Amino acid sequence: MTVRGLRALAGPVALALLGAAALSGCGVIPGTGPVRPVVEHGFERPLPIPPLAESRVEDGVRVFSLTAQAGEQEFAPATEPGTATPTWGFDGDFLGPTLRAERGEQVAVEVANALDEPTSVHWHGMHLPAAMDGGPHQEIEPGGDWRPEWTIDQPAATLWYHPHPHGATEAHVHNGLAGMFLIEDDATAEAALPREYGVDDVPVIVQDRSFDEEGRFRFEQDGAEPGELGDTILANGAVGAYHEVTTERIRLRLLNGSTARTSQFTVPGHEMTMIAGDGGLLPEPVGLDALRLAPGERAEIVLRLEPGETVRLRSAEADLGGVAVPGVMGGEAAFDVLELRADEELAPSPEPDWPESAHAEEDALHEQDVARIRDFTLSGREINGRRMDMERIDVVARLDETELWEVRSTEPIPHSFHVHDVQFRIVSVDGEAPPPELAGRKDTVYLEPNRRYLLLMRFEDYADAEHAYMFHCHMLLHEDEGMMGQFVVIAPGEDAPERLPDAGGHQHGGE
Ligand SMILES: [Cu+2]
Repeated sequence: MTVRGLRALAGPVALALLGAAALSGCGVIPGTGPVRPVVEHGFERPLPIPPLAESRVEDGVRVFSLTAQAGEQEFAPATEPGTATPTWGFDGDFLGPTLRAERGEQVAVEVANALDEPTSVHWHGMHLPAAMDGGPHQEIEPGGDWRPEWTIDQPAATLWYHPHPHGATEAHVHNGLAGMFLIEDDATAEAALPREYGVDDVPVIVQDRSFDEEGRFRFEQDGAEPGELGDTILANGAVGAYHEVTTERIRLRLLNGSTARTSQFTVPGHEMTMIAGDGGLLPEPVGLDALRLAPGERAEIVLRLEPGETVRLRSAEADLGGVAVPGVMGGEAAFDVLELRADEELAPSPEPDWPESAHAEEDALHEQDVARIRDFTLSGREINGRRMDMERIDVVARLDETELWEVRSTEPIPHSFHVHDVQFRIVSVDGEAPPPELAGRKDTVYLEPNRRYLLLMRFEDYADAEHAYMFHCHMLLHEDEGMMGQFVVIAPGEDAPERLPDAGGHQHGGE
């Protein structure tokens, strides 16, 4: 067992370095407790592969079911062998099955809440009606259920699902509620990418946790910035996992499912070929030595391994941009995440054949179509000086209009900006073209402090003045503390609503 990475910073040191003015208005003092260094635990357990969710087709609708429930799981060797850690999961003890559907399919999900408190399920990255979005207005009471239904109408992508209850998202995700939602389409199938689920097309949900002396998840909410950074790294819920590689090429679908930690992924000695970001294929594949993913972001990478080779996916010291005291923000942590062990003989993988449609999708957003420019400033758990209000509508967008959102964080702590319903394109960062890994369709973007991000997006298909979508920081502590706003999309000519008619959520109570 090795201890490496973070240098713990005691509170007084952090405070002295930060200065009081740098974080005024936050209501919290960062670094009041020392940051625990990440502990590595061998790589001796096979990577668990979340099962593919079963579904049935009824009247042309592919129907899935998911039950949010309490359970327990062993996280040895981070905990003593035989220790049962209380957890939450969908249809199981921890995390949830992988939902998979084809573009064009109509899908429904029967979501049941077997927990003893309200939760919700949000389809992160999905283009769908606001009433189906699973945000804080669609909470499900204990014993209750909810059945959203929509048509999959977007390119193949690695999306995910997780709870989004008002003020409690961090706790629910931390307890274990999260899973992947994969969309497939013909264009991606033609690209000859590795696509055998769990074999050479492998979901990797990266999260961090800490444990108390009794083996329970430590969840302190002690005012740390940017939220709790765990000292143990999980890949699909396993501590110290390896995956046996049997093919020349392997595709990893990386999800940063941590509540606060931003990771900078590398595979030392190898170039990673990034093929897709949050919303699907990049305009073209990009060779990268390192890839930063903030909470909520996804990326698909392809690695080519030699027979018999062993490599590790690593989270290196992350360049967080101009944050104060990177050690307190997780920027100095470096640790291995997953070991990849290539067999002595590898089955051939076809040469990827990049589809033209990857360009066409990107071209659907045009700067000359911008009908509205909006500014968003993130500071002190507020967006534009306001905290989340369930009744207030912050933005009224018009159906079929293209907008440019200018987003900026003005404080020296990390934020991860997520917009529901749309996949946006990053036009520029401080006036410069974004780096190639940020060139594709995105729904979540890490905001380096004091840089100006221009996001181009278009609101299509679903107008509804009575149901809102969210935009927020995906560092879940920040979200829960109010760094969130609401937008509605209304039809052309329709009057803008003043407030939301139903501010309570909890629409689908149990008995
Ligand atoms: Cu934030």
